[in-house]
Amino acid sequence: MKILIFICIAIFVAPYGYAQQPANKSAVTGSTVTTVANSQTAHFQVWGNCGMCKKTIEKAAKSVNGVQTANWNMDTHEFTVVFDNTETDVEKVHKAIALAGYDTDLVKSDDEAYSNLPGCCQYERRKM
Ligand SMILES: [Cu+2]
Repeated sequence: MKILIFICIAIFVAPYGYAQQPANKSAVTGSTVTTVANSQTAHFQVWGNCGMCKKTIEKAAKSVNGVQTANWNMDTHEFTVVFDNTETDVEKVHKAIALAGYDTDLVKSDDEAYSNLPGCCQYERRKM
């Protein structure tokens, strides 16, 4: 009987040990965010076509105070940004890119900015 009680306690207690390990990856809608000290790295999708889009998208992201590096992959459409989370947050980066005319997986692009993009950059917008 004593051994049965011991097993029951072990089964109840064991999961807490795992659950309380600190999570170093948290999910923000539309983004994967990893934090090391004050430096956060976020990955999300940005719609676009070409090398000119790449310049515009990265410039828009870097215009946000606190953004350290910004990189958009033309082929996979994956966008990676590193920023100081005491100065900004990932939503602000999404908004800056949308204001430059580009859809992200969280924020729809600004209509006027999109229509002002050069013809080659007018990618197929998302239906949001
Ligand atoms: Cu382009």
